Amino acid sequence: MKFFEYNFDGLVGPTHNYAGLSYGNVASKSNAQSLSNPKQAVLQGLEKMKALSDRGYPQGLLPPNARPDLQTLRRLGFSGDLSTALEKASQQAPQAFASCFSASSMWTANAATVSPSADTVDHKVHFTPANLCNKFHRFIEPEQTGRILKSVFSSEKHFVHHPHIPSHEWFGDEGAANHTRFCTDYGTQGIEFFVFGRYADSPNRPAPKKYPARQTLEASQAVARLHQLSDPFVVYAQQNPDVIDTGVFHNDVIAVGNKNVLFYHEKAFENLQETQSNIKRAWSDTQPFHFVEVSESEVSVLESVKTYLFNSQLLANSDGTMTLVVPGECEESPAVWTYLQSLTQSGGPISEVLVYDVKQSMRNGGGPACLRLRVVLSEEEVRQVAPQCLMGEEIYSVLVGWANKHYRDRLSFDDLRDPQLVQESFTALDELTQILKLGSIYDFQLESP
Ligand code: SUG
Repeated sequence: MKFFEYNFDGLVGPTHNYAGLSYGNVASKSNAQSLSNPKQAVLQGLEKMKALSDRGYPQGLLPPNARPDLQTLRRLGFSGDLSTALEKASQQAPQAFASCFSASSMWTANAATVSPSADTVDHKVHFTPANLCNKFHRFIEPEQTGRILKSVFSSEKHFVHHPHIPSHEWFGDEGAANHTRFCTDYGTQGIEFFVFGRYADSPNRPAPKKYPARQTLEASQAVARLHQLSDPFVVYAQQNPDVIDTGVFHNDVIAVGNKNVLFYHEKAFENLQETQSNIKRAWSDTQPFHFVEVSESEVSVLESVKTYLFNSQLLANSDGTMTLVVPGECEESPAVWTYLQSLTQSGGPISEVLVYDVKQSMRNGGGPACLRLRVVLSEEEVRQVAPQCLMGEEIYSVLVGWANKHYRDRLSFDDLRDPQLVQESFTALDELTQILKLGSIYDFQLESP
């Protein structure tokens, strides 16, 4: 049986905006209140998906959460007709108001943690949506995300969907952004590598001083338990608290791995040597494991955060080489670009670099790796996925037409108060669920009139 690594990218929702909601995420804060372009954002994402699919990389897509989240606004006491509720919320609680409009579900690396059937005791693919409880605009995602994942991966024979783990800082979970899988072949037993920012149980252990550590060890352990992973094949590592304080709010901002390669900054982990030896111990394979390390003198942590060098997709090619998919910002940085040239010529496993423009997402701190959720699937499991959610010529052109029809090309904070935007967003999403043939997945579709 053949196995594939699918990348399921999140479609950017119609209310994509810059609200500065993510303390600890430098780009989110520095672009707060600037004008966004939701149409360009969704088209940039679709273009990357199509280009990678054309190159033969298995590609899927996930619909966004419906926004605005009117139920949450109502729960916060903003009652009355829609335009009064929007007006009052924007004046009395502008951050909570903007949170209900955030298109943050586009970053599907934070949608869930996924363990392939080769790693789990029951040989099913396990999904646990991330609770994202550190940020209010993300804490409201997991329920809808769970519903979306169930509708795309619906076969109970092949897929297991766990509810998100309890939404408390103790169990702060950010999903696949802090999770990597190593393996020889996608269909063989893999090593699942969980990276956390702090210990919830031991407040005296190292932790960042300035910015929050969103993921706890306790959360990662709970996910590993839920997914029935075998202990010898699970490795935990702590992020270096200092890099979190420099703006590395998820491990995927400073490291990316796939198969037998880990590409990372020398400062990524609290204890690099221990991390390396734990991976090597779990890696009992005869094939070599490659640690591709970038030193501070080659590319600084600051430059890595600015360019998102490590927030790249590391894609495996059939000839054993790897391709690194980086955001356009890497090409604009002399240090990073020089490094990337030397990397591909070094004779190491990474032999190619592809550049895509995902600036609309980057301005909120989301690069190519944030925009995708990796799901390793067997041929048989692929057949159980909602077919319209697999990228191809036809769905691509339908979605480009759909985006051009429904999306605005500029959105400011003031525009969020416009009740017309709510209508536009729900109309677009209603049509999307029909295009993707997913049935009713959104609250506004499920609520009785
Ligand atoms: O959670 N930004 C997201 C970016 C997520 C990136 N994902 C990964 N690294 N996998 C976040 O900080 C900004 C929204 C705003 O400010 O409007 C935001 O949510």
